[in-house]
Amino acid sequence: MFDQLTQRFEKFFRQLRGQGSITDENIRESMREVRRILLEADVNLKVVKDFITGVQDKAQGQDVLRSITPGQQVIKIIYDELVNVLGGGNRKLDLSGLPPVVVMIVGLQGSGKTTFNAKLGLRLRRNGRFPLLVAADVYRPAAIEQLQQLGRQLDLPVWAPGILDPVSICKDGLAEARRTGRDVVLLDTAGRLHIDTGMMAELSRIREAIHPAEILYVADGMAGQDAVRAAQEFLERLDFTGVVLTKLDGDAKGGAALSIRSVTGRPIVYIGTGEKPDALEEFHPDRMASRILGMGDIVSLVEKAQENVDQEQAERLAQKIAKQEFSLEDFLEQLRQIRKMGPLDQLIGMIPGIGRQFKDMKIDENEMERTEAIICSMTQQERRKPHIINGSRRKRIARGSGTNVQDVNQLLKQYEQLRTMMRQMTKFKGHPGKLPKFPFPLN
Ligand SMILES: Nc1nc2c(ncn2[C@@H]2O[C@H](COP(=O)(O)OP(=O)(O)O)[C@@H](O)[C@H]2O)c(=O)[nH]1
Ligand SMILES: [Mg+2]
Repeated sequence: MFDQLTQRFEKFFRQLRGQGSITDENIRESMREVRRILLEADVNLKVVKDFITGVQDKAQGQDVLRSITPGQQVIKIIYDELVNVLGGGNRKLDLSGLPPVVVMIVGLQGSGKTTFNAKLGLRLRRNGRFPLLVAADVYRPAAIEQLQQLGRQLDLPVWAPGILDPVSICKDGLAEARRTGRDVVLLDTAGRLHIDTGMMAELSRIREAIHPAEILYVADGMAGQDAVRAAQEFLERLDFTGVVLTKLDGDAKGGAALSIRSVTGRPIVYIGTGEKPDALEEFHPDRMASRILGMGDIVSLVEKAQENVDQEQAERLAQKIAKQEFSLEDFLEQLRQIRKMGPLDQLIGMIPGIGRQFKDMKIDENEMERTEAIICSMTQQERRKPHIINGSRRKRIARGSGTNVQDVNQLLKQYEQLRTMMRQMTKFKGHPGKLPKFPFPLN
């Protein structure tokens, strides 16, 4: 996500931190650099101007020049301003109204509306709601079929009555939701390649007929300034309550993400990070700012881990670590948990200060598989008391797992290192749950 932008900022921050003292002239020069970075990322000119002014004002007001770590201070101010530009706090979807609550999904063709419809449906169901998806894009039969297919795949009901008037479809969909006890209705509306009066009129008619609780504008995160211009048009002609930015898993420059909130005044609610139905994240300005500035995103990482790790199992493990009873069996269990969380290189990118170093390193999934095979070839007793694994046992394990003795040795050594690390960790009885606070050392 925003790789180029992040690289530029990281490079600039390294220089900034390296400076023992900072002068007025330094700050002016720094702001010129920030301006260049943002413009290259295709950020809206007015947003860039406001951003620079904001940073400059704060930098002057905070005695940056006399502080002990002026570089770090400037970085902190840039971070704060970025959080600000991205919307400040996190805004959740408001579905508190009388059910069935309607969410209308609008945007240009190809921006990701239908995909988002399914993603949101899945997310809501996981949160205990009962969504109904409504196929109101009648101009392309393939669009209806696409939503139906996603519905089948995710086991979500889709209202697609095969009539031509989108307003009636939406009205009937709402009635269907009432009839069948569905409490959220997601309207998948039609988009064109460009803004067009007919399309806007149709969307307005749907809005008047249904009164959606939320209207979400889906913007293609790859589209840069175009997405922002289209968003402005939608805002003027239809108005909307929130923004969804899609395709942030690609090599988007970041311009749309950084501009759209300021330009429209509407909060970003979700981001799409892949084609698959679970590639959806709530948008948090502070986390996004850390990611953009190359500081990693430890909170999202922890949440991702929590989604996938069995809570009870995690607690059992914590106890074992505390009592220094962490065995190779637990090691295997951990390994499997980690693999469940998804591609490792993506996870590693979220760890502050580490992402960059490992960025181009291919995580060796084969090695993980080898490790798993080795542990599986051990007896239960060996897994629980690895110190009994002598030379002949090592040979047997290597044969059984199709590896060689060096591999087994290496694994046992890694396990020992891990144990040592855990012993040290448990010495810090302080606050195991506490996350590092900004500004943490970045390299
Ligand atoms: N990589 C990626 N692709 C996406 C994302 N959201 C949607 N797409 C793809 O973008 C294309 C258009 O999406 P679609 O939902 O049909 O857009 P619509 O015309 O607005 O309904 C499809 O190929 C989707 O798979 C995303 O977050 N990441
Ligand atoms: Mg569609």
